[in-house]
Amino acid sequence: MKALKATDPAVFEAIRKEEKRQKEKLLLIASENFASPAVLAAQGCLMTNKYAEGYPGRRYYGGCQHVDTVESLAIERAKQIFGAEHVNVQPHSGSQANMAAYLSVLKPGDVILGMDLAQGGHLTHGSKVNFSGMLFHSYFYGVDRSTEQIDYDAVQRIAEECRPRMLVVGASAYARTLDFPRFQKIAQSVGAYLMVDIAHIAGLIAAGLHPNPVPYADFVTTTTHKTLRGPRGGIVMCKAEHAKAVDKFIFPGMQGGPLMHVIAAKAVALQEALLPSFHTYQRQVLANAKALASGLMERGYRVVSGGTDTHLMLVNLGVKGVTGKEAETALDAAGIIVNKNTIPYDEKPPAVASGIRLGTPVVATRGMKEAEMGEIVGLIDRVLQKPQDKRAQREVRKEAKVLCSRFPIFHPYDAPPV
Ligand code: DSN
Repeated sequence: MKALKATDPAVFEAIRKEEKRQKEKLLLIASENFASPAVLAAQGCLMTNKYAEGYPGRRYYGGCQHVDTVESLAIERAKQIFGAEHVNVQPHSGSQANMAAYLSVLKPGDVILGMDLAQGGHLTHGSKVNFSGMLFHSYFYGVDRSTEQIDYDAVQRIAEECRPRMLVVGASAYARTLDFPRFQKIAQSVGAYLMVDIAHIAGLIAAGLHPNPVPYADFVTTTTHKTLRGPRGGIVMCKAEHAKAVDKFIFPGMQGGPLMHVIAAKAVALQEALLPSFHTYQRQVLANAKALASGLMERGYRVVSGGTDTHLMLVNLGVKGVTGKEAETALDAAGIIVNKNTIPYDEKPPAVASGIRLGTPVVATRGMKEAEMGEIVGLIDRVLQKPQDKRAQREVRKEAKVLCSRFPIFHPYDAPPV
């Protein structure tokens, strides 16, 4: 960091402030996490200097011995964790992982069926404003209005109507266990490929705390930075029969040189995910989410579907007379970071939304447990009781900072890594 400070004080200062923000605020964004010092060290390493188009043992550049080592380690560790027949660790992001899975077997104009973004799905699962909805003819399934959980009979019915070439499973705001054998049956009944995007729940799956879709799906994609707690990036896993097509579509089809420093960091994160401490961590992520959801419900908040089986929950703020946007702004001012989120069948547009999404991966990484979730519920409630009350926000901000200081994170820059 000394070199950065001397070369570019403006960027140095922004990073320093971001470090302070991460240290002092309660981060409840469900898709974020704190990568370990080992992951950060690998991601910031000089493997960024190396071109390595191709794959281990068959590159288009000389000098790839050591980057071959890290890429092979990442692949082997992912196979070990998820039981996949084939793994490609080169996608720069989850979006590119999904694009590779689609285009390895689909043609533009083919029909895909995914979960509706407005009901918890993801942009890259067929949304019209995304490449997936522009390239493919996309249809959607969602959740039942009363249970607010996926209606598998409706998925079957829609699949029979639209006859997709690929059934896409996975969500960014759905808190319930996904039934992969059922999705496989639906896909098989209409002759569709099954792709499961586990970006949000990959860490839970790695720890054996959510069912694993790998035995059921043709393709499983993930990001590496959410519950998996690695560097920002993507991975594609698939059955052996699709291995060549996936590899070919990622390079040369879609990407050029892989980000070898990021792949090194993916290898480190996957090594960490094999440790018993990772299982303990994921158990705490789940316990914290349950404690947060039940604490909020006890105070009269409506948690969508009545609870959570995962690291996240959607809170419907309609009963409290607050919009998601107002809640996000007020909580931000109080040092509690969340995102506004539409709830199923929301009548408000996404930029306003009737709910917020909360997740526990970051606070569990800090070491917070159920008791601290109780404190967080109290802080959230104090802010949302009177979202215009600046004094309450100032007081809560101080308390959130004190709570964070009880669970310190990050070694100071230029100190020896811990
Ligand atoms: N943007 C991510 C999330 O917050 O869920 C998904 O890509």
